[in-house]
This record gives sequence, structure tokens and C-alpha cells, in this order.
Amino acid sequence: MRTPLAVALASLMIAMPAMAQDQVVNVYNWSDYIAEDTIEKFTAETGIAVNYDVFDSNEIVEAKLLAGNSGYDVVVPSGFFLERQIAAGLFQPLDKGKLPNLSNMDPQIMEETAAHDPGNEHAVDYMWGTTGLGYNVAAVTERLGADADLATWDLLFDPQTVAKLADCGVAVLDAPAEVYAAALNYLGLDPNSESEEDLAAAEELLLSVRPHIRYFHSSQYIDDLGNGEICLAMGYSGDVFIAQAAAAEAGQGVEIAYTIPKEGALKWFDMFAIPADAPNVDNAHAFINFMLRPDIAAANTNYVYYASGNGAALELIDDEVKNDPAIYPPAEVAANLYPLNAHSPEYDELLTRSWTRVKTGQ
Ligand code: N2P
Repeated sequence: MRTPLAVALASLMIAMPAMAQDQVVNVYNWSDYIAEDTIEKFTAETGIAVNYDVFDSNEIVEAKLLAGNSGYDVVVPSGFFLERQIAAGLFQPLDKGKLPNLSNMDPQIMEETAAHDPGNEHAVDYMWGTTGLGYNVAAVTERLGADADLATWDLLFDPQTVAKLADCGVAVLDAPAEVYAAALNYLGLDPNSESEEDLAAAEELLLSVRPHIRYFHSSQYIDDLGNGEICLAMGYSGDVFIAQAAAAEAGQGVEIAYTIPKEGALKWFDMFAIPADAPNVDNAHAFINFMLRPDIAAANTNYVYYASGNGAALELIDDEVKNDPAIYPPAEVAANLYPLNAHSPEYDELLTRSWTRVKTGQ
């Protein structure tokens, strides 16, 4: 009798840590993109521990997914990257039976994201926003004049204008697909163009302003705008608002503004998806389903100032957030926003080479 019991106990001891280990979900999300207590709440309610890693660029996520065995269970690429990642078989279909909170999603957002993910089979929107300009109101006004129109990409793309801002610091996202889309749109060309001629025109424009750009980075500008290190950044809407809030809190009189320039801007969707080789598929669904709960979605949006893809959350979102036209753009602004489609691998190669030339200033 003793032996079987000892064996049973021993196997229990081995099994216990293994079971504990099972209760894990590995999440890879954008930096500054979740409320402070969301993870804690999820673990308290489900017993599932979260390994939470962050990134600030779609390119980085894609490289990890392509390399395989990323170990991640949930990732959050933007639609225009996700689209080709689905086509490449990098994600598994969502098990909608495990996502009852899908019913909370905004039908219009579901329709828009279906352009990247046919039938909404592989992904669901977390948040959406725009890529525009953040600036230090006093520094920019001082250099361009009190009457200057600041709701324009001239601030970045007109060489004479941006030259006046170079001394107070200009930063640009290290996100070639988005930067070229903005440059093409500014030139009156299709932001989704894959023509080599258009690419060359965009490169010429970028090289013409290159001497006035201090750096290319996709998250450094948040701190730098907030503490007055730079005065203009091409950046993500909510990230600029985070800088704005930090500046206001610091009480040093730094006022930061975000604008969706009148020429238009990219509207993107960041989407939850489960890698094909995810080790903890059930936990991935549990995590996504939790994030789709209206109270959780609203708490996240209230904290990071990005619009939620969750329609049922809207009534729980702070008035100052949902009534802010730079977060939830009214129809006349929304009409100026353009979507971005996935680039073909051939075009992407040309884009990457062109981007290297721009970054190095050659
Ligand atoms: C979050 C940035 C996400 C915006 N900090 C880019 N899709």
C-alpha cells in the first residue's frame, strides 16, 4: 500500500508545478497601452498569471512572429500588418465560442477591421487611433507665429517650416509604412500606392526635411514631448495625450497638443490575435475575452486615451475622452482619415531600403 501512495504523492508533487505553470498567458502588447490594474484584475479573477512584454513597432512584432516559437499567446499588431500575417498563416482562427464578449464589439469597427481580417476570423480590435502630430504649443507658436496654422503636415513636411522647429527638436516614428503613407498623402498621392515613382517622390520629400529631424523612434517622444526635450513629433494620438497629461501633471507650464492635420491622417486598428504556435490557447482566449468586457475596455481607454473597439464600453468611457474630437473624431474629421492596406513583400523591400536611406540621410 505504501508504495502506490508514495508514487501517487510523488507524481502529485511533480504534477502540481506543471499545473501551476499551465496557468499562464504570454502577452505581447504595445507599450503604454493598458490601465495599471488590468493585469492584476485578470489574474485575481482567473488565476492565470500574465507574462506581459511590450513593443513599440509593428516591424518588431512581425520579425518575432516570422522567426516562429515566439512563445506568445496574444499579440496586438496593427491591421495593416496583421492582414499579411494572417495570409502567411501566422495566426490561428479565434474560437468564438470562447469569446462571448465579442458581442460587445462595435459593429462598425468589426466591419472596418474585416477589411484586414476577412470575416473577423482571426482577430478582434483592441483600440484604434490616428497617427498625427504632437507639439509643444508655446515652442512651436514662438517659432512659427501666433497666427500660424498648426493643424497641417507642413509642420513636418514643409522644409522651410520644419527648419524653424529644428532647434527645439523634431522626432519622427520609426515606422516606415506609416511615415511613407503620410508623406504620400501630403503630396496628394494615394497613401496606399505601391508605385516606385510615388515611393521615390515620398523619399525625396523625406530627404528634404531629414536635416531637421533629430531622431526616429516610436516611443521616446512621449517622455521628450512631455518634458520639453522636443517640440514636434509625428506620433500616435493616445501617446501624445499621455505626454500631454504628464506635462500638465509636472506643472512646469509645458502644454502639449495633438492634431489630426487637415490633409488627413492614418486611422489604424490594433488587433488581438493568437499566434498559430501559441502554447496556451485557452488562456489566450480567456485573456482576450476579459479585455473585451465593457468595464475593462473602458478602464483601459480611460487610462491610455485611445478609442475602444468595444461599443458596449462607450457609456463607461469618461466624457472628456469620448467627447474629445482627437480621440473619437467627428464625421467631418473622420472623412479625412485613410486606412492603410498591407504592403506586398516586394514593395516592402523597396520601402525598407528607402527608409534606410532616409534615416541615414543619404
Ligand atoms: C500605444 C501605441 C499604439 C499605437 N502606446 C500604434 N498602433
